[in-house]
Amino acid sequence: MKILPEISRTLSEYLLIPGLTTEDCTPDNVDLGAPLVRHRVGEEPAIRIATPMVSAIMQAVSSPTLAVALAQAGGLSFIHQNQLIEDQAADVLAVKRHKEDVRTGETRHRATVDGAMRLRVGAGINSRDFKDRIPALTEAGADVLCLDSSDGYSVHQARTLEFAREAYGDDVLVGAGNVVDGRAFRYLADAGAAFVKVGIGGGAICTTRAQKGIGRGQASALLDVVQARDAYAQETGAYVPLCCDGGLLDDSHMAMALAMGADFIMLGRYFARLDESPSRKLQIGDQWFKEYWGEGSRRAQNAARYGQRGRMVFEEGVDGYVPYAGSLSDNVGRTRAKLTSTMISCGSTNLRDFHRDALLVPVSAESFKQTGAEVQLRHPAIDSGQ
Ligand code: MZP
Repeated sequence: MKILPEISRTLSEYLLIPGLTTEDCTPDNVDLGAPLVRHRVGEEPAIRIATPMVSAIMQAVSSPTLAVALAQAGGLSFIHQNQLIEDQAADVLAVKRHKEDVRTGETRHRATVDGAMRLRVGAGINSRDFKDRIPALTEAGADVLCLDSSDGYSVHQARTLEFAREAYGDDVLVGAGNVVDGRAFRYLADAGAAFVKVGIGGGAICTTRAQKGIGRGQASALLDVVQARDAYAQETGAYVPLCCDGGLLDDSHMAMALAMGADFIMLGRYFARLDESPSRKLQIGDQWFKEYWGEGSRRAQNAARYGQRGRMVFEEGVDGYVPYAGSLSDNVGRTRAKLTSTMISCGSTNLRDFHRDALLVPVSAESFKQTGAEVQLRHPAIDSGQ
């Protein structure tokens, strides 16, 4: 047994200190573009996304409808793998066949498209049926795949990556994870991962930390893995992008994750709240909600993701509701505006500079209290004097 000397910290335990904002720092000049997949340092990756946001590999989140809307907004979806191979392949095909002309209007500069101007889409896989699932998804036109597991530091992931590399070379790109330290990152990078996802136990619907005692604060995990990614790039010349996955409750957490060195962000709860997510919208009292359930919940039964056999023996996720929040384009537009504004304050016009120049400070428990509103928010009952 060994105990790490540092405390496990979350993203909300940090703040950004503004850097010098120059004339160049205007909203039009800020580029939120990010590499999605492994590439040689200094060269262009095979896939870039203009908005550094991808949707979680989850039943309640990544449907073809959401994938189309997110690719049009510059991000990318991963169609979930907790379904029959033919159904998942049909979902991928539905996105690739989407007919909207992405060459016009606002989406022209931003949409995530392939060489034939079709929207790009990703798909989840697992380390059990990969020999059948990878060929079917590739045939359907998936642009990138990602291993879907709560703990990616395993020989099973290395074997899956090896199979993809031997069968398809560089034609099939497979991300791996999730990990929370540099050792696990290096293992998956050496095995050929196209990108690595960081985060265990932080998801809004996740009970893994309580059930199994496994996980790490997202900030500590990310900072450790970022260091390993940069060392790996220096040593090998290969840049393996990092995806910060789970537990991003506020838009400020996204800014913090990007400042700490994440290349892009994976979100579940954020997208589940929107019109385009596949879950039911319902009214409770005078408020609208959308259903949101974890892949480790009894409802999802994603045994492959949690290394369980057959029906899940115990749950690692909850099944509940999140407040409905409107359309994807409105929400992603607002988030992009906030990230842009944060980067302007920090004096950065692209994510690479933001990684290099961001100045972060841990906050004390006392200063947490100070950021909370002391003002009673307006309420109709108070306004009318009742
Ligand atoms: P969030 O954006 O909703 O906070 O977190 C989404 C992430 O939580 C997913 O990408 C996945 O890594 C993780 N997840 C999905 N299901 C569960 C669960 O049931 C879970 N425990 O932790």
